Amino acid sequence: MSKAALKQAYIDNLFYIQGRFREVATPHDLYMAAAYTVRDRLLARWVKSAQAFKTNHARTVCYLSAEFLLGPHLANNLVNLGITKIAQESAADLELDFATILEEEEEPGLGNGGLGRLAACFMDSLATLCIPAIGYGIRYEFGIFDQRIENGWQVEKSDTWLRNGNPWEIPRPKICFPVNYGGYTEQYRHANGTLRRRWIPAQEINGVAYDTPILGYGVGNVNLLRLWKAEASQSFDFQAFNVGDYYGAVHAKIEAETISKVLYPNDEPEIGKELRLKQQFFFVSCSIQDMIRLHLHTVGALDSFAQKFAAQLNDTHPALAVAELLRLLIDVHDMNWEAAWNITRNTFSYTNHTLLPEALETWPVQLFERLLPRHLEMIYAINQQFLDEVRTRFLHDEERIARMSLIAEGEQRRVRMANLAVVGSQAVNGVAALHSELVKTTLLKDFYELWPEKFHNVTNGVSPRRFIVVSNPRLAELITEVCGSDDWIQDLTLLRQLEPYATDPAFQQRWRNVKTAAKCDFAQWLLLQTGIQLDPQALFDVQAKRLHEYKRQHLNVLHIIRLYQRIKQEPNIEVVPRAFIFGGKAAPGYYLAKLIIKLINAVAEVINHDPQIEGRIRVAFMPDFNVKNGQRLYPAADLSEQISLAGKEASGTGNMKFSMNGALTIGTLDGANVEIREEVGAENFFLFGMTADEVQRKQAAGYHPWEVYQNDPELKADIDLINSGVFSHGDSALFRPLTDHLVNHDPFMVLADYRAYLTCQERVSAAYRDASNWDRMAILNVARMGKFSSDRAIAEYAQQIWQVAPVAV
Ligand code: 26W
Repeated sequence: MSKAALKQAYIDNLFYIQGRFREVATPHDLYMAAAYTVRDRLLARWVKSAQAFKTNHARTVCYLSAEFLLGPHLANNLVNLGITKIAQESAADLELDFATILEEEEEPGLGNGGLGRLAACFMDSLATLCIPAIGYGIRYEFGIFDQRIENGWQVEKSDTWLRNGNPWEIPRPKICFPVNYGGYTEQYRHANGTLRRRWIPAQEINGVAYDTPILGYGVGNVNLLRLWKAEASQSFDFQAFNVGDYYGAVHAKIEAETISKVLYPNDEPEIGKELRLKQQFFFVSCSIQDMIRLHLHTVGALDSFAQKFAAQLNDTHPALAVAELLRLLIDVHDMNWEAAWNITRNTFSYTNHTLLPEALETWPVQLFERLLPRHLEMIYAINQQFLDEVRTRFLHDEERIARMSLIAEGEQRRVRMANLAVVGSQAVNGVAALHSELVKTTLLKDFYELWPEKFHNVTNGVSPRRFIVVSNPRLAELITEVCGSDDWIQDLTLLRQLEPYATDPAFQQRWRNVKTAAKCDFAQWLLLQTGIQLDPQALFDVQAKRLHEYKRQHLNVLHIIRLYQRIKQEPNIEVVPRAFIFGGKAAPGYYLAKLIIKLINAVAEVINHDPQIEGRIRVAFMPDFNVKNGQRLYPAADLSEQISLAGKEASGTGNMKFSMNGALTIGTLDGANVEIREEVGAENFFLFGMTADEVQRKQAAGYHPWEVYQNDPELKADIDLINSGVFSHGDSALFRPLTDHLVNHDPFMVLADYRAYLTCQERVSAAYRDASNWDRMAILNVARMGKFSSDRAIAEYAQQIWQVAPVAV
């Protein structure tokens, strides 16, 4: 880890791996040499960790997730190795521009949003807490699309993240498993004379492992992220080639590889997409087969499988694991039903990440019959056993049976993946206190009444390494100085030591300098990307997250239009200068979400070029909001918009990242906002809007957005201005689908919370006028965010759900 060794290794890697010497090296070569130099320093610890876990048969957490939104590796690994400074000095000695090298890294966008990023933060914390763990997922060749904004509209560009290779992964061609689809099942007489059933599949492909080391912060532990790539079991059919059928020769290869080709870009399910089900079964089958191989390799007999492994289902996307483990234990490893079922339901635990009914995955039984006939038989057998238990427990309650069944009857019978996950798990949790309550009282109420002991809450967290130390080194340095050490990076509750400085003018000044510098950096980057100039002195009011109606980006736009109209009506009115910054991708098929992006850009176009506004308010849509660009944005925000309709955002994690970087939050009592407000103090949080109970009551009583529209003249004026075409070059029809939907349906009650939101925003402006008081609140916010470290969340999973102990390497 010495500077001399780093520099030598860098030059060697540039020469021996990139085959370049300095003068002719491209920026990409310079980055690859750096990546290999750092990666090599992970490998030593990786091998030692694997040995340590193997020798003491460590109980291991397996995190099964269809998404891992990792973000760029280099800077994060330098922090976790504790060599960022040495690396910067080495780069300077070698006359390398460190920042340019970091910029060169392509981010592995193997996720959509919250769920995928949470999985990545959890992998960082599992290693940092020295808990042996394996992350299992899919090595998509194309991750989440790159977002371009053309003429105000989102345009998707395919994410060719692998085009220049990936230095952070190690291919494991020998770790390869067959995955089957289709065919039929039949009864046969087993050698031991018993009648058994077996699967005669129609198609077989291979799953090949690609391993990425996940180093913990300040520890020797390196865990494994094992992502599966689909390959044809026979990649070239020579017979077909011989008869000149060139497409036939490669058909199997193309068909197989399609399975891990691309990430589904929706963070809400698309009905019945067969490839999506094939993807889910693909990584589940490879992962379970790999866990069985590891167990047989280290322990031998499978009866202690559930003692060895605690497998977490990251939402329902991997729920097929319940049926697949059962199938493998019975059909392949000759275990009887009782023993196999016992192991299965003690191995898994399930996390729910959304209450949105349309987000609960169900698959047509027909699709199962065609694609996974043996698993359907397993599901029927599980269901029969389960419904017997329900019947004995709740006599004469056929509705309950119908609600709880793994099969939704009706003209198209469907398999309920959430029910399968709950029945096949020993624990179920939500991701914030309010959400976990709503899971128990609404979504999974029946199951909670049957198995209350299964239900837990583990409030989400985020990695302070990536989202403070890597993203905001100036802030990290200031905190370390005040705390007298950097122990806070591993124990975020130590941030409390900042409290006494909240009213210290000198410290406030340094605090403000850190924020202003981050705002300048971001403004400079945004100017390059969009040509929009922001004033770093303005209040940076930021909403960055996936575009979705329940997240209510359009409520934010109505506030902007209200401000605009006020200035137009009273040009001399004194307003606190604001820069409204939006970021976020819309699922390609989600029309209203894409229309909201267009509206934001259309409003920006008019306001930013209106001389009467004189820059008092600016609006900008930052393109391609992803982990890398998020790291630029979180340190630059003054105000964090967390304005979802109460009861809809399971937790949110962006809210934590903004608050940890000194932004104050304007938000509803939804998801983790509730707990952030509890921790930072109600007086340091801008609260507005209906509570989840009030929303449920209003929905039950009947909500009439049209009346709200008619009875609030400012609201009416704002919506009418949109319909006037002033933001769409006179085309009054462009945004009609959105405004009509608002005044006639408004499923997420934007109009109902409009007035309260506006009033709250006036409180924000008033607060921002008193800079030192604002800084006091911002400092207290950061000081009290310790709870929201993903280390605390993982410690709770380890204690409450996995019963796993750390193994320090
Ligand atoms: C099949 C498509 C699909 C893909 C992703 C359906 C649903 C999802 C996820 C469940 C959506 C998601 O990302 N949920 C978010 O999870 C975060 C981590 O727990 C929470 O903080 C967010 O509130 C929640 O919306």
